[in-house]
Amino acid sequence: MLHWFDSIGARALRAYPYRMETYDGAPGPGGAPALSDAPVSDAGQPLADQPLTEQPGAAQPDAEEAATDQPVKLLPVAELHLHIEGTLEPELIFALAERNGITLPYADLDELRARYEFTDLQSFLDLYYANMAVLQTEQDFADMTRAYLARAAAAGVRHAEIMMDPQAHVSRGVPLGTCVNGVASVLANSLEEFGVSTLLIAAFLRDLSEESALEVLEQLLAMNAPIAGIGLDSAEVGNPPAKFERLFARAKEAGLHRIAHAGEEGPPSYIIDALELLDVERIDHGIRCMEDPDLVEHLVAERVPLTVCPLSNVRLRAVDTLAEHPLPAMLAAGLNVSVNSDDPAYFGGYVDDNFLQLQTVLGLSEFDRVRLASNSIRSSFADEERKTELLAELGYS
Ligand code: ES4
Ligand code: ZN
Repeated sequence: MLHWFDSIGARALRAYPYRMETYDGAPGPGGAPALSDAPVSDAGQPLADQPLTEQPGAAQPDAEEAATDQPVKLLPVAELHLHIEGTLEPELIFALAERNGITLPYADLDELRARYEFTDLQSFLDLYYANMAVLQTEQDFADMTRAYLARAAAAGVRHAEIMMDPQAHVSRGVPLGTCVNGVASVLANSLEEFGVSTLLIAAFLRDLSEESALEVLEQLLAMNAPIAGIGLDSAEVGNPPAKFERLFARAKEAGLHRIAHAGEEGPPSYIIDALELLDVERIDHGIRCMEDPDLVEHLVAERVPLTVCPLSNVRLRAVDTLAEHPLPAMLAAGLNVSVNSDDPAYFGGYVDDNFLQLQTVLGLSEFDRVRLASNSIRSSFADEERKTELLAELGYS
């Protein structure tokens, strides 16, 4: 049986310079932000409407020809590591600032974009938190979420587990209900509107106290917020998992899934502690596990999912260049890795951009791309029916 992924490698590579045309009208790099209630573009149509498979026996177009007139065919993937606030594109920041009467400390888009040069995680976080000032109303959160889903759908994302940072909003006076309802109201219809099944994860800021996190978690539980799990993010070094044992125990007791950033900038011991002390089901990033062979062996044996974000790692200087990214070594070691965009508006691209750059720079094979896609689906918290559906699209039955 011929699968579409048997024949697209060279074509996708050649198509790279042309591919932005695929996203005309969609938000994201080169696209205008949308502030209306309506789906922003055709990109939001369920992908089931778009044939994903090559017809067995049908004539295959010449690769050169295909490069110019055909969009790259995308793998159906689950995005497991995504901060919704990190999807705020510069254009949307300006549009929301204007709508809310907020004066930004940047004269124009170019001046804002000039700030997107990061030296480490903290230098990014400073800008990321500052830009959140434009998020004031439910509508703002809803517009941001809608823009992400339209762009993610165009990237092949069929299931997304979306983190938000409630403390970053509550601490600047935005009510918890405003931020949660704004995001959740869009997620509630994401499958119908965008062909993307979704769930929401409340991430807690590890540079704040555990008391603050517990307080917000209790409020979320009391208001019956539609969260599927909790995460742990923000400044990693100096804020080890041990600081949040009670938070994660409470989340487990409440029946919530648990994930944590670990081993992005922090040492491999933070990965071990997140698993042992916080009982997390996935590790966000985890790339520094490669410094500890015993840990790698354990992660492989337990098939612990690591949600890797290659472009993020380059932009935040966790790795020097994409060519030196440990992803190929992680795949070769048998680790359960997936590819994710983290904060796509800040790091140079969405999931499809990550895949394409891995392919062009690292020569990632189709076999590995399909493995990464299936890992993402299998490691998600989607129900079994959805996983089976998406794996079947990938060619697993
Ligand atoms: C984050 Cl890349 C990254 N790492 C830690 N915390 C974060 N919050 C948003 N993006
Ligand atoms: Zn992250």
